Amino acid sequence: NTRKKIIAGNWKMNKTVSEAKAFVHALLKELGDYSAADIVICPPFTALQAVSELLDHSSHVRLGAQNLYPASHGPYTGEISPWMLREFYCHYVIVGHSERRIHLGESDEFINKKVKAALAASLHPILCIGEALEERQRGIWKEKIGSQLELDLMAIEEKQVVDCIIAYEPIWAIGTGKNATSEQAQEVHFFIREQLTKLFSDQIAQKIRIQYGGSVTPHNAQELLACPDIDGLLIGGASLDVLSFSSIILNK
Ligand code: G2H
Repeated sequence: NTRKKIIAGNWKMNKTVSEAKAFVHALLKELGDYSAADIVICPPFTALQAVSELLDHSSHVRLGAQNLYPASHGPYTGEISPWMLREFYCHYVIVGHSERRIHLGESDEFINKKVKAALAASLHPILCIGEALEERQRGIWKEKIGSQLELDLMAIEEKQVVDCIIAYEPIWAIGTGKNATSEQAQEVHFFIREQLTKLFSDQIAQKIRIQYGGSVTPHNAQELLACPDIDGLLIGGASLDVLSFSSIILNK
């Protein structure tokens, strides 16, 4: 396939501005002129500007945000609009992370609005989907993932949906140190691509990049990346340390 790999670091609620700056300085030094994959850094909102100022926005290291609100402006206390993210040259935005679905009660309907708002502002949404442990044990992961894809990508046109990145994050593997095996992940990624073919077309499904996320480390990253339908990684804990993040990217 011709899909370029995409490796993203999701810092979650971590790093001050000065820690973020030190990280980016060190990361850029480690990466040198590397350009084999697209790299995305997703700091908390408070560090977006500082990180943005350190990145060359025509390079392969891009800025992403962890969330947005689906309106351009207005009375939404505490929220951030897609255009505010564009102001810092964000290219990507994480949408529908299970931590937000669980702790903030985000519904598929709301997540669908966010995906549309991101696309309308020319941001690439990284749409996170995935089943809970209990859903895997009951053997209903296909139903869960199929319904998330259908609802979260509802009424989005083919020419827009290609700008989405899908991140498969099994909830039971997030921050637990228990990653999906590469066989388990490949099986789900293949299923996701099949669903994208049904919802859109084979041509679209072949273009959309699907990342794996959930306890990715330098030890399991390469095996996951070697699977035919795994087009990249969304990394939490292991993206907070420059050497572990860069060793995953550089495969060393
Ligand atoms: C899953 C992942 C990044 P971690 O949430 O989105 O986090 O790698 O810490 O499991």
